[in-house]
This record gives sequence, C-alpha cells and structure tokens, in this order.
Amino acid sequence: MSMVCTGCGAPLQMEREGEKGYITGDAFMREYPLCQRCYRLKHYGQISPVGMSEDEYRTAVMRVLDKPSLVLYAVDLFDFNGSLVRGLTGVLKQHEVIMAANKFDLFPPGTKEDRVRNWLSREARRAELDVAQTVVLSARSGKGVDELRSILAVRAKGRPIVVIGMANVGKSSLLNRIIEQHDEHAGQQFMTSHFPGTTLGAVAMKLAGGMTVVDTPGLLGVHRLQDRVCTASLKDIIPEQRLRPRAYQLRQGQTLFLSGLARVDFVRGPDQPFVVYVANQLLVHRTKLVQADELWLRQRGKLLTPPCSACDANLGTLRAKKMGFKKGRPVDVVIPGLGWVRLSGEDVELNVHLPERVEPVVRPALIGS
Ligand SMILES: Nc1nc2c(ncn2[C@@H]2O[C@H](COP(=O)(O)OP(=O)(O)OP(=O)(O)O)[C@@H](O)[C@H]2O)c(=O)[nH]1
Ligand SMILES: [Mg+2]
Ligand SMILES: [Zn+2]
Ligand SMILES: [Zn+2]
Repeated sequence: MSMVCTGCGAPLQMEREGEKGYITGDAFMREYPLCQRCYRLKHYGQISPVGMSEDEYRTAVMRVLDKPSLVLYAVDLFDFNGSLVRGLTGVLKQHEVIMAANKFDLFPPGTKEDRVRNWLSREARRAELDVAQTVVLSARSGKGVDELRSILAVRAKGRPIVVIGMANVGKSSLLNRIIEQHDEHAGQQFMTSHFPGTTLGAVAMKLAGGMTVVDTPGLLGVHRLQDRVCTASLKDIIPEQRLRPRAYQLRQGQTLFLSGLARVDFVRGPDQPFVVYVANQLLVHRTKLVQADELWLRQRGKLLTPPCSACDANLGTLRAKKMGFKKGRPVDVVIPGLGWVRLSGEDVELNVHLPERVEPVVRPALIGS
C-alpha cells in the first residue's frame, strides 16, 4: 500500500493497530479512505497523540516543496511569535509566499486591521521572510477567505498551493474553507482538531479547474505554552471565543497570575492599567506581591489550574525575567501560546515568570488606542 489517509496524510498500513495510518480492509475500500485515528477523531472527537520529530517534519515538508509552489504560510494571530517555523526561511526563498494570518475572529471588535497588517509586515521582514502578500482572515468565520481565493487564483499559475505552518494554526481548517465551493470534494475533508499534531503527512487534493492544494503537517514547538501543557489543559488556554480584554488597575507591589502558567509582578512604577488578553476561560488572579510566592506554592495545580499534574513534566520550573519600560507608547508583553498583557505606556518595572524556554516578546500594543 502506498496510499495516504485522505484526512491526515499518514501512509496507510493494516499491520499495526494503534499506530499511525492504521486502517481496516473495509475502510480502505472507501472512496476517501480514513485511518482509524481520523475516523475516531471525526466521529468521537478522540485522538491518540502521535509524535513527529523535527527531522520527520522537515523531510515531509521538503519533499512537498521540491517543485516551485505557491506557499500559503499560515500563522495564528493569537500567537504570531509561536507561529514562525524555524529553519524554513532558506527553502521558502525558492517559492512565492503568501501569509495567511488566521484566527482574526478572536480579536475584539474594533481591532484595527491596518495596524495588524503593518505589524505582520514588519515581523515578516524581521524574520527574513519574503512575503508577496498578507491576508488577515479567519477560517472559522470565513472572513478574508474570498479575498484569499482570488489571490490564489491569480498567483498560482499552475503551481501547487502548499499550506505550511506550526501545528494548530489552522492550516487544514483554512484549506477546507478554500475548497468548500468545490462540490466534487464534498466527500473529502482535511482532518482538523483542537489538538496540535492532527495532520501527519502531506495530503494533496486536485480541484476542478486544475488547481492542486496540499496540506502538510504542522511543527510542534517547545517555545509555545500550548505545546507544553497536557491535552486536557490545552482546552483551558486555547481561546475559543472572541477575546474579552480583562483590565486591572494595578499599583506597584501587586501581581497577576495567569492561572499557574505565568506570573507578572508589578515591581515598580506609578498606578496603571494592565490589560490581559488570554483565553476567556483562563483564570487571572490578582494578589499582593508579598503573598505571591506562598500562594503560588500552595495553589499551583489547585486553584491555579492549569497546570495540572500531567503538565508538570513538560513545564519545568518557572524563571523570572526582569523587564522595564520607560514612559512612551503602549506595548504588549506577549507570552507565546498563552496571550499577552497590554501596558499603557507608563514607566514600569516587571518581573515576568514563565516556564523555561518560553520567552516573552515585546511589541507595540496591537489593540486599543
Ligand atoms: N478561533 C479560531 N480557531 C480556528 C480557526 N481556524 C482553525 N481554528 C481552530 O484551530 C484548531 C486547529 O485547527 P487545524 O485546522 O486542525 O490546524 P492545523 O494547523 O491543521 O493543525 P495540525 O494539523 O495539527 O498542524 C482547531 O481547533 C480549529 O477549530 C480560526 O479562524 N479561528
Ligand atoms: Mg492540519
Ligand atoms: Zn488519518
Ligand atoms: Zn495538564
């Protein structure tokens, strides 16, 4: 057998149940064969985690990108910094790249799209990505998808359209949106789920009119919090609804716990608002700095869950990082995979506690005047 699962791209096999690509004879005979894992995911929402090493990832993507392609580089707007695939910059120079900035539906109404687009262009340049065009969109709401379709129609010029990106940014969801107008594929869908690592290999689909779209697996990272918590805790940190900004008027000597995953100490500065943008379901707790250590020790994994005991092995200990800002423009302190805290532009000195290898990133405030 050399066929791949039409949902996740894993090579199909009938020998090893429970492993990647396992399929029964009956299922194999279907028009669009689905492996057992995809079948379960589709019908019961269950998933058996399957790891993919960075090497396997690169091999899979390089094989697809061995001919000139129109690359759709998908990024998650909620976690742009966590969305950059390290080490692909060189390969991408041989292709035309369009950036698909997904999950815009999570941003509060009134978010200035121009500002988002400018920030994306700056970040792309900084990452040495040569991006021909950027589209701000949402695979969930459909916003921007028509615009993307027209861009692809004009730019593809017979080349395959290959979507790449980190795990969970919404690559497969986006392709499903793009192809949904093509009736002939009503029976085939790229498999999606809220678990990172859903797509396991390249899946190509030829559309009427000659266009070919290719889904690829996503890379799992260690620098995003979403790749470090367990699958149960993932539900607590991934935003499902539009972000509801939570504003705290703080004075020095206070601290904010972002559940038990991060802590932002306000060490010094005039009273000022801190606006937290994290998943609405995530607990944000304000307390006095003098009580913070004790509360942290006592309540982490209890009141402050996530993390749960299953996450701990991957999180390691928290590290404190000093950050200071002089009076000026408002900034966001971004915690990859968890969200960000908007500072109002006052003088401020912080201690930001994060799990090892999760590095805070600073950018001009994306939302708000
Ligand atoms: N809020 C929001 N969620 C989205 C959007 N697009 C996809 N998602 C969600 O993001 C999660 C991942 O979607 P997938 O399409 O499976 O992502 P992927 O990039 O293909 O993931 P891998 O195959 O694991 O690399 C799912 O829970 C989707 O419902 C979007 O536009 N907005
Ligand atoms: Mg996928
Ligand atoms: Zn499958
Ligand atoms: Zn957990």
